[in-house]
Amino acid sequence: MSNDANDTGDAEALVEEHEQRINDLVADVDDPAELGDDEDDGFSMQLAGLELDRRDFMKAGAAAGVAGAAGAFAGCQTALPEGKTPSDSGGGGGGGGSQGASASHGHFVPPGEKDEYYGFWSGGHSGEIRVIGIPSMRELQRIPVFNTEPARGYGYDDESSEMLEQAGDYTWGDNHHPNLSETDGDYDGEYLYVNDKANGRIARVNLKYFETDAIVDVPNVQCIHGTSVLSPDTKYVLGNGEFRAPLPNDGRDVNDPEEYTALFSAVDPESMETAWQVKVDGNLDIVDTGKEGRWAISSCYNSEEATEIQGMTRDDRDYAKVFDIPAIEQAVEDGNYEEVNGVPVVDGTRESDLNSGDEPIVRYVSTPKSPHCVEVGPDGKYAFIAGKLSPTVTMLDLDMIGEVDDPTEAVAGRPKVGLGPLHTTFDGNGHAYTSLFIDSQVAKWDIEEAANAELGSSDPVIEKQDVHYNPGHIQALEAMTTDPDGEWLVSLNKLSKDRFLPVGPIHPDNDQLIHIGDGEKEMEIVADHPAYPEPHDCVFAHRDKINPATTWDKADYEGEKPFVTAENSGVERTGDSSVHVKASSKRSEYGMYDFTVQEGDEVRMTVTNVEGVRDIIHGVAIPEHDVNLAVAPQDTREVTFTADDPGVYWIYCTYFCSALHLEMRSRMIVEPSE
Ligand code: RUQ
Ligand code: CUA
Repeated sequence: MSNDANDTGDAEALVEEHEQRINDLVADVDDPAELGDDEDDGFSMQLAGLELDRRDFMKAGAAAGVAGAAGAFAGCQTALPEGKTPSDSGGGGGGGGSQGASASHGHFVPPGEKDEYYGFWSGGHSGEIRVIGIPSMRELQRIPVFNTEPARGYGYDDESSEMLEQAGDYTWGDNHHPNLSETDGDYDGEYLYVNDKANGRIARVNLKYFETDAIVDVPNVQCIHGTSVLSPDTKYVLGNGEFRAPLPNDGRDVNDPEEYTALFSAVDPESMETAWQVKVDGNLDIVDTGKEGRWAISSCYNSEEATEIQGMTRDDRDYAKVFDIPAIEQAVEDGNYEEVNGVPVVDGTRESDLNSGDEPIVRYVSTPKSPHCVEVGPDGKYAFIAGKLSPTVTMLDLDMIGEVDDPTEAVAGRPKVGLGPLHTTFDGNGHAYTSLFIDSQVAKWDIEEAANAELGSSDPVIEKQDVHYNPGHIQALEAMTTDPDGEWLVSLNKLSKDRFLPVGPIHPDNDQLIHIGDGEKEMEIVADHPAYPEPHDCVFAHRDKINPATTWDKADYEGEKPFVTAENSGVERTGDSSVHVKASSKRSEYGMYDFTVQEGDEVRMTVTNVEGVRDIIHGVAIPEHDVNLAVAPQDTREVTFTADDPGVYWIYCTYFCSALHLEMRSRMIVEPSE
């Protein structure tokens, strides 16, 4: 059955000759350095003249929802700063100052050179993670997580499709918040964790292989929004349940919304099992943690616990919730919980016994209406809670929060930064950068000055940079570590409107690369980057911290899957109507030229790529059987399918692996049953 595919036969010699010819051709191309740096664009200068009108328009559009909601509830003067209406044309701060300025900070990475940073972008409804180089903004890779991805064979081989099936068998996910695993408060390059807002899941990506290796469908919650690892050593992956629902959601209390509840979940980063959950009042939006492993801070809107927008915006305050992680662990250890669907659920509502004593497990801190993001600064001193409807950012002193009787006494500052503050990031030199959704700007401000200024003062604001348009998240280099790198910041703008060629009514988003340096100079936009909708957040790690494998390490699947060589390729009958087909693959042959099965057989096919050379992938496609594997060097993948119809089916390699790639074929012969 098998031919000796490990032998370097004539085919190999042909390939070598062919590759040599390609190399010779490539060497003839002009010096890449001559391609130069094409940063200049008279285009943006031309646009600058139009800037004001368009900006007014954008601002009015973004504020429309807010204004509508404001009309629906009384006394929401927090929504807009005094004397300012949504259609006000004030650009604010140093606005357009640097707009259209020549890009003196090149982000161009010449051909053959590599980026200094890895950027990991959430992919929104695509369910994937995108790997983008910084500062070039070139897309390097996509990592399928909650989706299926033919190019990676993800969701097609047995292992990944079983993983997706066990995690709820949904066809998509809505990922928002990628987080890198940490050791000592620094990215350790091992894993990335990301949420699925749509189905209440958390996934883990193994950064050795840039592959998803575990997904947990967190019990008792419908939606996981904010997600964060517990600093400094990734003790848990924390997930915010945003939608309140009956607990358990089995048909009880469906018509009693006041009985619904929101849950804060902790997932063990190794077993990827849900360790415990905390029941809270109101809902949960975004979360970050302090740097010492004690506090996790979540934002909350809809403290009214309403089910429609008018009710959700009725009151003029909401709160942040500060979770005391060791106190929660103690409650679990003491048996102070109710078990629901196998998970210990601790009661962290304000009325609960656990929370009414001197040492509450959850502290409720009053904030202006509908706060959005929570980020903790690099030194761990403050949590920054962006106001969204309020033009302010609330700074919570994490050293004080455990000491004061009334948690609002731990509010250390509340600078007024502009309209629609959503997210904050840091340069490590004492500055915070807050995205302003309504103003379409990034506000840079001084953290210590904000701590010393009166609440509501705009004095700490140093500078504002226009962005295009309506930013959500912003992220600076290594901003979630204890030692951010500054230099670059990306503003993830929700709308691109007129920035790219029109491509139908659904436009790409616009991720803008902004030079921030060490924070002492003005910000400068150096690149627009269209992004397929809709990333929410991203995280950047220096390339020295990420250590991807170049080929698979057999030891990582030993005992689970065989390593198939040409010698042990073949077909083995495993039952009356089941066979196991094993095949090696290399340039440009499978371990057998054909194999025969009987009509109706369940075929388990195991394919190993025996190559030791990086980037030589072999694919396995079997037409009319929906079979699609992508096997990296030294890796083994398996797929199980049924040979329903008699006939001949060509098997071909889907990766252009050599000059004889098209000839890399095999046949599956399905013999008719009598
Ligand atoms: S949230 S910006 Cu998940 Cu702010 Cu999207
Ligand atoms: Cu292997 Cu193409």
